[in-house]
Amino acid sequence: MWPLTRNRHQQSQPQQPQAVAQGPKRPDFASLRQWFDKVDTDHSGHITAQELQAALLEGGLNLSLGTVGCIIRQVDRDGTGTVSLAEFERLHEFLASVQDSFTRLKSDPATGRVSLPEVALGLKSYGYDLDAAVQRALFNRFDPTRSGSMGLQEFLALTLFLRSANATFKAFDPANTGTVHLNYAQFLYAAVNSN
Ligand SMILES: [Ca+2]
Repeated sequence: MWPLTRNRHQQSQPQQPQAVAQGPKRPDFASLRQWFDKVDTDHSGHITAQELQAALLEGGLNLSLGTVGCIIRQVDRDGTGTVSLAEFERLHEFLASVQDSFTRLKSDPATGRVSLPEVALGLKSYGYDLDAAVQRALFNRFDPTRSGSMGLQEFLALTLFLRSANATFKAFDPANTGTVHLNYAQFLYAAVNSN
C-alpha cells in the first residue's frame, strides 16, 4: 500500500518519540517495487502526474495536477515529467519526510492539523529566519479560509512552495550572500517559478 495511507491510519495513535526521532522508515526495494507497480496503473514503467494524483487521493490527499507536477519536479532527474522506478525511491523519501515533519510539528495528534505557532516553530528549526508578518503571510497563503490551522495537504503545498522559492533564490544568489537584486523581468521570473 501507499505509505501515506498507512500513516493516515496511525494519526489517532499517540506519538512515539523514539520512532519520530529515527525519522521516516526506509522501505526495502521489494516494497518500493510493489508500491510503484500499484501506482503505475497502466504498467508503462513510468508514473504520470495523473497516476500519482490518483494514488495520493487514495492516501487521503486531494491535490491539483499542478501540485502533483511540483512533487514530480522534486524527484524528476531525467526531466521526463514522470517518475521512473529509480526516481520513485526519492519520491517516497520526499513524501515520507514531509509527513514526518508534519507529525513532529503537530502537538495534538487527534486533530491531524498544525497551527500557525507550530508551523512558525518548524520554520525556525529548519533555519528560516523570518519575522512574524512573513510567517503569517506564508501560513495564510496555504490557509485561504483562515481556519488558523492546516492539514497535511496544505503543509505539503507550503513545503513545495518553500523548496521552489529556495531554488529560485539560489539561482539568483549562487554565491549564497543572502541578498539578491532583481530587475522587473527577473522578479517576474522568480515569482512565476515560486508557485
Ligand atoms: Ca504509467
